[in-house]
Amino acid sequence: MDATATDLQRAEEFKLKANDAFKANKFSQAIELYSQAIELNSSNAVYWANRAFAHTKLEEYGSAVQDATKAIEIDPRYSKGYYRRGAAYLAMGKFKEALKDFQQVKKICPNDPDATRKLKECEKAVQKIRFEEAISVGDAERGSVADSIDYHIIEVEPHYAGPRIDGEEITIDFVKAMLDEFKKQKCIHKRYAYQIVLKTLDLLRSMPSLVDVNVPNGGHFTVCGDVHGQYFDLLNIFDLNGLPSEENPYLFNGDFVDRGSFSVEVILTLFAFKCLYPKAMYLARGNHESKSMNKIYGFEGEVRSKLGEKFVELFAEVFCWLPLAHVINNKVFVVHGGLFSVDGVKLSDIRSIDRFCEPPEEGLMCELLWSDPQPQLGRGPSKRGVALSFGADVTKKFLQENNLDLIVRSHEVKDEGHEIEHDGKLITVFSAPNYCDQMGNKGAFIRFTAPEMKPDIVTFSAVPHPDVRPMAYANNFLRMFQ
Ligand SMILES: [Mn+2]
Repeated sequence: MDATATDLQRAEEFKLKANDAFKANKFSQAIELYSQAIELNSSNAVYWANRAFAHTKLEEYGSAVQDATKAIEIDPRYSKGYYRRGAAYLAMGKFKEALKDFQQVKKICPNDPDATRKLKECEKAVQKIRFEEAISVGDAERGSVADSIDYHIIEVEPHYAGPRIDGEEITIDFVKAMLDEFKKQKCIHKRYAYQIVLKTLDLLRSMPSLVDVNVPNGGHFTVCGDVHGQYFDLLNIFDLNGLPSEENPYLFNGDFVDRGSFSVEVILTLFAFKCLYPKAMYLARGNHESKSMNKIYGFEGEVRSKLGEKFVELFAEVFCWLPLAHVINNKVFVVHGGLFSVDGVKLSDIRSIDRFCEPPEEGLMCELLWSDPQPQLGRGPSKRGVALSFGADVTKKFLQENNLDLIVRSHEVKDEGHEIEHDGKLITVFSAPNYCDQMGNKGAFIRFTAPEMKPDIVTFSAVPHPDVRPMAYANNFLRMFQ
């Protein structure tokens, strides 16, 4: 049915409201308003392209590609359609697809200096990636980077004024001094950074892919979500909830790094506590503990700048040893992303995943790291364009079949730092407040007390940080599209 004149006018009103919401960084609201505009008039390419941009802001790159493609179908001469799709492909690391779209933009607007510049940057990036692929040795052939490092022979210069580790043992006094050093935006000596990372690697290597955590009666246990390089907010969590210790154990549920520009500080802090209290600091892999993400979203650049090239490879290796999921007191299943494209997955299937690899593009490991819950029943395509979305029935069935009570996952920014879905059977927890200095959200963590294991959610706001903006170390040309 064709839209009436009134419909067209109302659609325009929704678009204007959506644009305002977008400018106020209220991206979910903007998507809803653009959707209403589209419902009234689905043949306006601008609505689709704008909604694509809002999806990009929420990291829903799959939906962004879909919307931008629709805009292109409606108006093949509309350069913004290609532009938005190119930017979404870029964010997904699909550089070749992105390049094609930017070439199209350039074709439509041959005299636009901005389009020319972005196309050039994209060409450079694709070339760089081809070059890196050509010179990179297969993981198997290269062997372990960790095995090639002996930190004992690295000398600490007498003029080094930072904290020192005496011998083999990392102490709480050292860790506290390190936290203070990081606060002052100084780094620790590479020797000690190696020592922390290598010891962590040894500890992680001995852990299964699915880790059982036991909280004794009367004891408590804290689960945190994404930190994303927000070191000063991490310190705030410790101020609010206490430093990790044997009496105050933590699980950090992946996405420690990327985006925030204090990712090196975050990862060394978490790893140092892992070394100090192996039984009171648990770490799970997130989708950002991977080479492909770290290349795009800042961690690789930050590591190169603060610690040097060798650590880039070393962190990539350690990340491959991070466990994929945890079960607390046989009741609470904790994972970064979510559940699976197939029914009937048992905890034993997760335990037996051979995890030492970069996250694959499909299968159980991919889905654990990338999936999201959805309000509809059943399963649906992922808004991100990776893995899938799963409904309350999928959650319920998995819990029942594995004799569990609750799923805790992270991976999605939430206004209140958390969200309870699927009839109370699934909680999202996200611990990076005012994510990317932009989203205005709260952070949260969950405290469980045994034996009841009732989730007690604590929310908190962002604290100030030194003037280094998020993505400061990220790929230059990706930043142009943010
Ligand atoms: Mn994530």
